Amino acid sequence: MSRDFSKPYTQEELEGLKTMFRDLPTYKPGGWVKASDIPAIIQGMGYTRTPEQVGAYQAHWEDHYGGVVTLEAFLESASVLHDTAEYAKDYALRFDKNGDGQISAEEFKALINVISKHDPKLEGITFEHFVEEADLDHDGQVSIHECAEWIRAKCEAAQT
Ligand SMILES: [Ca+2]
Ligand SMILES: [Ca+2]
Repeated sequence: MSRDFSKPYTQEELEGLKTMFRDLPTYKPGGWVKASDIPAIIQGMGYTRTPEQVGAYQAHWEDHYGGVVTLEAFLESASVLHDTAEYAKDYALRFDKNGDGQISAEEFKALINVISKHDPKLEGITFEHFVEEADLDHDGQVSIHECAEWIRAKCEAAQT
């Protein structure tokens, strides 16, 4: 099954995703699976990713969510896939690990690690370079909003 990921999910498709999720090998009645099911999830979504990209997603959920994927978090990620701006915001929020609203050098490193799997051109971008490009109000820090704008611009550049 392959689908056009530039379109939002229909209600019917979302129901199908829920069923797929509940059929996963590690599904628990509390409504979550282990991150080891991520390759199965991506396949179930008809989302074509390289093994490297799948590995990066899995590592991300292992590192940031204790290796647990809840049905809610999964549906939330799935429902913003079509919308680069929403997706970018979601990413920026997630990678602000300490929740101070700014993306630090360390947080950026984790972020670029995942994003460069989508777009190899982004590999090797330094934090200094990122701040230079993304710090729109020139306060020397990159806020979640500035980071989301930067990701969105990078993704759009990659698509054209
Ligand atoms: Ca932060
Ligand atoms: Ca700033």
